[in-house]
Amino acid sequence: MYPYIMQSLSYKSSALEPYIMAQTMEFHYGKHYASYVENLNRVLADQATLQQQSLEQLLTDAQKLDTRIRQQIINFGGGVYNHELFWNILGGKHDQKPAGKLAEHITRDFGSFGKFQQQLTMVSTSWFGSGWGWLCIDTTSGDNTRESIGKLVVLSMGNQDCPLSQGLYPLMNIDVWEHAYYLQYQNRRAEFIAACWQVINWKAVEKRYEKLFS
Ligand code: MN3
Repeated sequence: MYPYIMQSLSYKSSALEPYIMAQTMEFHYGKHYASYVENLNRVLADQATLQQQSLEQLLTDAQKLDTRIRQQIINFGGGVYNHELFWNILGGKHDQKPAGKLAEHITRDFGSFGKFQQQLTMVSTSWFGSGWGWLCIDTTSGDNTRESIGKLVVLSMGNQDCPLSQGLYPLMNIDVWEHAYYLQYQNRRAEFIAACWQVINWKAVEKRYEKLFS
């Protein structure tokens, strides 16, 4: 809620090396993410009602926002939300696969972890321009109890658009803006995406998954 402050990283900026260099993390977190936080606060500075809402609410109901500030909240609010999820689901030295209920759900909806990974890699690699690859639960397709949980979906979205605004609950994401990889990988987005798979903290994704039932 307003005023937004930068979420601190739970690991050192060098923790993801060699897959993601400390320098990349420092620019990405300290410059790009910082400016989303700063700009979101600027847009909300004279919006007393919106200041009382959570970022999730703002993005979920983005279409109801006044057209004069809607796009800015989608851009900067999405920039804050999307990056905070991304910081949370990364971490050094982790199991390379999810376990438990999330793993079962992935197998149920994609056939196998490998097929899921292939799909997310494909949509993230082929997305034209800036955006994100996403794994979400389609909360409109189930009642989100354990017995009837919505379908898992993989998709890509442009810019800082957030799946919350489409009735989707995001579980994990991959940032495919050039700022996420250019320092280390230049134009080789596919290599960066392959590297991301090495540093995903599946325990954090599982925790987020479990949050839906709590
Ligand atoms: Mn980014």
